[in-house]
Amino acid sequence: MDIGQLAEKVIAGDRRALARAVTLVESSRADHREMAAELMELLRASGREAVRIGLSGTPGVGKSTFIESFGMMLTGQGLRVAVLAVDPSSARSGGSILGDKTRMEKLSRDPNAFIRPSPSQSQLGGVARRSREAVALCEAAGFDVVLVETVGVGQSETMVAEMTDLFVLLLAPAGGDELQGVKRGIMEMADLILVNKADGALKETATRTCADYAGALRLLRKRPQDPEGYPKAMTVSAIEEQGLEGAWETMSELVDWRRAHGHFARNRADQARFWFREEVRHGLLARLDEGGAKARMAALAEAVALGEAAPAAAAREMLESLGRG
Ligand SMILES: Nc1nc2c(ncn2[C@@H]2O[C@H](COP(=O)(O)OP(=O)(O)OP(=O)(O)O)[C@@H](O)[C@H]2O)c(=O)[nH]1
Ligand SMILES: [Mg+2]
Repeated sequence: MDIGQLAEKVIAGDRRALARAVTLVESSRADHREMAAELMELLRASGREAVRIGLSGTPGVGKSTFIESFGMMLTGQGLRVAVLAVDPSSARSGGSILGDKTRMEKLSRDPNAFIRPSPSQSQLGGVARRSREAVALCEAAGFDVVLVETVGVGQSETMVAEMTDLFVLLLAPAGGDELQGVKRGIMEMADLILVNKADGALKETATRTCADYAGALRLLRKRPQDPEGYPKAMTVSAIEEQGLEGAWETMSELVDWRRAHGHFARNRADQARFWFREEVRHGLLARLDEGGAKARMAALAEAVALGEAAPAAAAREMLESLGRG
């Protein structure tokens, strides 16, 4: 595979090349990893910048339905939209976004949209590192908006927040008690809360829920990356396509403000540092699994168990052998 050519095609907006590139970065084969690193390095200079939006919500809250109508609204405005997923349990029915293709039927046929399910790896860390590269690929391919979906299971939200510019939390209308069901840490991450299903019989409850969350947001510590009045809570109806333009305007306003005040670039720089450290950490751990090191680990562990060496001394010997390796 010619990586230079692949990079050129991705930048030219060739969708098949983009799909191939995503497959390449998702692979854990050592030779693929090397090619992927080369590809990412070539694309780094594309100079393109999408708005990266993380979207989280518990199963059934309407993520797929929302992405379909929100995505169609964006492409209707002439924007190009990519949708990716970070799903640690993507073994189930081939990932959360394509499992229910019916809910994204129009968007998946839209030439200005690109939809990609979560890579199927069992470890969240692996899924997240690859998804982060997929986000950068979509950005280099010229997409204006990259949506990264995740199901609300705690740790995956943190990962998604580390690869996006905005974090949107989708919630369902609910009684007051359930407000506490949203973990404080997740609330603190949210840049925008959208209470979905604000239609029909649920409309009133949704409005009340939204007011409750707006109140809860005001009680949180003010963050430097927010202008006055943010983060906000709003109601939407993904099914009736209500409130979507308003949600996008709010997101755009926040992004513009953060760009103008240096927070946008600072956040991306912090994220780059974070992923660099993650890669190093993961690379070190992977080296422990390589043939020679693995055998040495096992032998030293045995020696420690038999009392022939102290744990700390054995660990030092192991680390020194890695350093030589
Ligand atoms: N009334 C109403 N129902 C909605 C709305 N959005 C989604 N739903 C319904 O909620 C159910 C779940 O919607 P999905 O879009 O599949 O939810 P999801 O969050 O993607 O669910 P998972 O993929 O299982 O995590 C479906 O029956 C939808 O029709 C909405 O705006 N209003
Ligand atoms: Mg879904």
